Amino acid sequence: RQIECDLRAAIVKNELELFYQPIVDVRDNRVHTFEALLRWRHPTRGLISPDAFIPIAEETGLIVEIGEWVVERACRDATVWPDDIRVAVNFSPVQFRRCDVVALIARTLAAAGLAPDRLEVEVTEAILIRDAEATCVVFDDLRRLGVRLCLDDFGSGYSSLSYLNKFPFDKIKIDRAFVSDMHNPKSLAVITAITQLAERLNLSLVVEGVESEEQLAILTNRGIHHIQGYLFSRPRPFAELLPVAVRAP
Ligand code: G
Ligand code: G
Ligand code: MN
Ligand code: NA
Repeated sequence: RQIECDLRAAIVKNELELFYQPIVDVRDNRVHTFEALLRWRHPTRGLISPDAFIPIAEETGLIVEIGEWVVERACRDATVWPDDIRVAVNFSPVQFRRCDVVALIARTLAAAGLAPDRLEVEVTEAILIRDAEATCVVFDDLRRLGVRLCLDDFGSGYSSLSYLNKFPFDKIKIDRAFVSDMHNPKSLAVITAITQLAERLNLSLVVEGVESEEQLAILTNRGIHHIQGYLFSRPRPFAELLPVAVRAP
C-alpha cells in the first residue's frame, strides 16, 4: 500500500514531528506536563494526524520503530524544560507486545539524561484486555524504574473498575467525550463519580478536552484541577511551547 511505503520513508526522511499539549494545574495556572502528540509532516498532503496513520503503523509493526523515535525525541525535548514539567508519551498496545518497553525506556532515559520521574507513560485500556498478567509485570518494572503510568481515555471503552486496583497506575485521564457531553446530567454524574473514585484510590486525575470557561468552572467546582484542552492550548510544535507555560489571558 502507498501509505505504508510512504510511512516507512517518512521515518527515514525525518517527516515525523512531535507536537505538545500542556496539562495545567488551574490552581496556579502552571503547566505540569506536556503530552507528546505525533504528527506527520507529509511533503504533499501537509500535516497528518496520528489517527490517520497509527492504525497502519500498528498493523504493519512500524509502530515499534515509530514509538522508539517518539520516546527518544520526547525525552530529549523534555531535558530543556524546567525540572518540574513532565513529558507524557502515548504507547500503543502493539509496542508492549512486540518490543521490550522497559529496556527501551531505561536506555532512552539514560541516553537523554532525563530523570525517570519526569516521564509519564500513557496507555489505553485496550492494553489491559489482552495479556493482563504480562502487562502487569511490565507496569511493575516501569514503576520500579521510577516512570509514572497514566490510564488514558478512561471511561471510553471497556473500562472495568478492577483495572484501577489491579494495575499500578498513578493517574487516570477521563475521556474527552464526557466533557463534550457535560450538559447531559448523566455525563456529569459519571465525571463526578470518577473524581471520587480517583480520590479514594489516591490516583491523580486529569480531565481532557476542556474547551470553554463554562466547562472549566463546573470541573473546578467539583475539585478537578488538572486540565488539558483547547481552552489552554492546542497541541503546538516544540519551538512554540515556552509562552504556553503561562496561561494566555
Ligand atoms: O494528536 P491528536 O490529538 O490528533 O491524537 C490523536 C490520537 O493519536 C490520540 O488518541 C493519541 O493518543 C494518539 N497518538 C498521538 N501521538 C501518539 C504516539 O506517539 N503514539 C501513539 N501510539 N499514539 C499517539
Ligand atoms: O492520547 P489522547 O487520546 O488523550 O490524545 C489527546 C487527543 O485529544 C489529541 O487528539 C488532541 O489533539 C485532542 N484534544 C486535546 N484537547 C482537546 C480539546 O479541547 N478538544 C478536542 N476536541 N480535542 C482535544
Ligand atoms: Mn494521551
Ligand atoms: Na485521551
